[in-house]
Amino acid sequence: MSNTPEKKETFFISTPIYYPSASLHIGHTYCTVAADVMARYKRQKGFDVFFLTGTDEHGQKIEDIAKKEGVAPQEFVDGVVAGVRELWELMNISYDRFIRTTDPAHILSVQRIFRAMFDNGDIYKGVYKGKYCKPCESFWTETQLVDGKCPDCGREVSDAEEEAYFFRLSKYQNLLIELYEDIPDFLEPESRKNEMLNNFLRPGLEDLCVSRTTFSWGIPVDFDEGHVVYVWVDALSNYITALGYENGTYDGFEKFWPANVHFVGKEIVRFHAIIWPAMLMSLGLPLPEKIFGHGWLVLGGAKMSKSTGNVVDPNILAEKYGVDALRYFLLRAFPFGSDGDYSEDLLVSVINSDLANKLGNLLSRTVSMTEKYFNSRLLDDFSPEPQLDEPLISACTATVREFDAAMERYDFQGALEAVVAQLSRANKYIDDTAPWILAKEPSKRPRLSSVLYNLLENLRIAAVLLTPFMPTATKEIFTQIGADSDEAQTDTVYGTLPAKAVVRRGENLFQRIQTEE
Ligand code: ME8
Repeated sequence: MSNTPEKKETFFISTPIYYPSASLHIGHTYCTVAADVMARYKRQKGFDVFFLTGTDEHGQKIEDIAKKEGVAPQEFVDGVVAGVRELWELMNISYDRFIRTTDPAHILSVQRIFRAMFDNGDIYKGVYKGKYCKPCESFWTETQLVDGKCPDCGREVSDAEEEAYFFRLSKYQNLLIELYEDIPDFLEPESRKNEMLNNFLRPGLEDLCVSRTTFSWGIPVDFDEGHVVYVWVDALSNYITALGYENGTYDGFEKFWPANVHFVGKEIVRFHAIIWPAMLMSLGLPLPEKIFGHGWLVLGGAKMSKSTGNVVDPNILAEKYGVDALRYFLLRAFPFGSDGDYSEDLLVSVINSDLANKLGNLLSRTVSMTEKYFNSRLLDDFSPEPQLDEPLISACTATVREFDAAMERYDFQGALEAVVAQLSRANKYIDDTAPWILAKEPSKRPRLSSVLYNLLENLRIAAVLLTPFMPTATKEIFTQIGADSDEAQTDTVYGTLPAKAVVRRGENLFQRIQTEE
């Protein structure tokens, strides 16, 4: 396959670790599915992949919810985390490690990280006076507030004053600006980079309050009783504690760090593109290659969010439409870097137009014609007609290149658009070649065999490309078209399907969903 590294190169990708304050919705599913698709894509290309996800379980918000429910915080998070794992299992998420911030290995590492930054002078003790947004667990200065409210979520903030530890974020301001200048694609999309530079870095960074004493559900600062580590320092550290950094429980740090990419939602870019690199600089560790800040799924004009309650449950959609269709839809319908307006109508229309009409139809027509005209196995004797065949074949090869280039840019939508365009060409090729007319003439059997081979081969290559997106449905495609070998299921070189492949007609892969209209 193109791009296959000679020696196994590594690829480390992560999702944010989720707050288990309530069950997850399709907004969370969106990012995790995207990371899963990328992890599967890189594995398919021969990379040694480490795909990390998990849960971010500390903080006052969790402590408060647990209290309200009358359970200990640990018991509360255990319950919700079990649901998170189940959802990822249902969605076919192929993570390599699931890190929990209540995991003893993570706790130990965070204590060591905090102490290391204290020992090198980057963390010092002072008094915190400011505004605190409880739902976001964010501290703000007066000037950062918008209309006196939290600039992230728009909710009320409260006054806070306490003895606290501070991280010398201000010291890293120029280094961070230089980082953005030296590595222009460190933070993508471009618009997020400008936002960080104009709203935070250039106006000047203030030191960051990194410990709290007003609640206890957090990682204790091990040299000062009563202080717990600020939840973002705790959470961000997961990307290295999960690789065994400063703990003997996990491994992989030498092999996989620095990360190739952290996928994060746009509202937490600030933490990942400013605080996280500054922490790593303080620890003397290499920085991740890229932070990708994706957009939000929006419902009725507002961000889908558990606190506002306008959420859509992925379990219900998966049950109704199938896991693969849901995975496909999430990445096909919206550009990854921008917000996407979710609606069930859109989901249905994507399923109908791409999966039922284009992919499903091409598959069922091709397989049933091969069955009907050749008793499921083509002739070995082909008769190409370059004028009709070459455009389809060269477009197929170009599609693979376009797909790969889009995937390398994390442009999932562009990658899928390329595949869908090729499926349309293949469907049109059926109309142009009219196999049912060729079938009437015994002398045209080699020609008919060529036509059907081209269709099967287009389907096979589309299925290889779609495998990371729809791991289950594509297996069924391989079975139906007789692409049984590993090579036939992974190689994108045209002509890999053996001429003697035996097709097996199966169920209609994607049914058209009836709509009111
Ligand atoms: O932020 N559309 O956790 P979280 C797209 N614990 N993405 C969405 C979304 C939506 N409607 N709603 C949420 C946290 N997300 C921290 C992360 S990482 C060290 C710590 C995304 O559970 C959101 O943008 O609130 C974020 O990237 C992720 O879900 C987790 O959100």
